[in-house]
Amino acid sequence: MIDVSKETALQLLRVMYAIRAFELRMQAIFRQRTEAGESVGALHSCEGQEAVAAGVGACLRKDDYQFSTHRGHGHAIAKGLDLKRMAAEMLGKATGCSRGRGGSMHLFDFKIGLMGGNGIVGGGMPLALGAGYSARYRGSDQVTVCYFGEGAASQGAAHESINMAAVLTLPIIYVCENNLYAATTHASRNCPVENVAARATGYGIPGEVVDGNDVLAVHRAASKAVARARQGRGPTLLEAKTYRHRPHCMVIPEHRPEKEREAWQGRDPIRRFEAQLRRENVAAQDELDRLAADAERELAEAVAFAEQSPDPDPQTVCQWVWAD
Ligand SMILES: Cc1ncc(C[n+]2csc(CCOP(=O)(O)OP(=O)(O)O)c2C)c(N)n1
Repeated sequence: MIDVSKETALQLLRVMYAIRAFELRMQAIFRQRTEAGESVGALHSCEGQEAVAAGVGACLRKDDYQFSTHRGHGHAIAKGLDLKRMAAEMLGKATGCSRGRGGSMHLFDFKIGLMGGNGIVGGGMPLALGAGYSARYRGSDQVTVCYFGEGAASQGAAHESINMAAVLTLPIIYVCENNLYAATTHASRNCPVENVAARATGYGIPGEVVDGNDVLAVHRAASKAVARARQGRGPTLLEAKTYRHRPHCMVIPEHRPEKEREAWQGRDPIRRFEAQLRRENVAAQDELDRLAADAERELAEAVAFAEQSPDPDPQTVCQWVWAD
């Protein structure tokens, strides 16, 4: 049942539309550029995982912190990153949110608590711990969200960080996006338990498995975890079961069984939520069409801005890289 206001429901959908449109367009641009022999960097698409970012992002304040992964476009959009500066960053332009130096895996905007993605699997976890500790030290009620994959969940840094956050009762929400594969390794080959969330018991914190393709379920679980953290009651480990529509990244061929992919395509988070909105008479198809068209228009403006933006000046290559 839709247990949020119409305004919230449509906002969740708007964010999912924005992410999907962004992902599809970036895949097309990267494919085109690769074929033209241009250097484009890496692209890890989160197409199919939109409900996790949208559901969690809707529970956060602008001044809350968010640490992402190598698959972080959706997280950045849901935290409110300006689409123009985001598209420009993807294309390595001077107007990008990281001044064209970071690209896909380093979308950063301190003003909205967007503390970047990370090319190191599990690398965001100790950083999120620091942000959580900082909020506590300053007496602020800001919370920190730390996204990671089920592959990252078995990194030493993950265990150490969650353990310490639990010991110190820090305001951190750990969101494990379990999309079944770490690159090409099936979850069953790197995690001996079915649910990563089961490990919460060992940290002495709440753990919850949630359908990561159901945006309302994610929103519900994240609201609880955020409230708990903001009240000073400590971290939560959420595990969102989801699936990416695309291979690990643009240069790795598809290796997952066709039947499995088809089954997950049938659980597309956007199509599911649209159907639910229609079924429960929250919105009719024409209203959904308008929202989808708005997302496409905003994206087209962002990409045009990025394409027309200048490349960074080579003279400034060392600027902002180290103190000089
Ligand atoms: C420390 C480290 N080891 C290995 C890699 C190579 N690598 C990049 S992404 C990835 C898979 C990560 O899987 P998961 O954490 O489940 O995230 P997903 O890609 O499924 O979103 C690997 C092994 C890396 N970037 N960093």
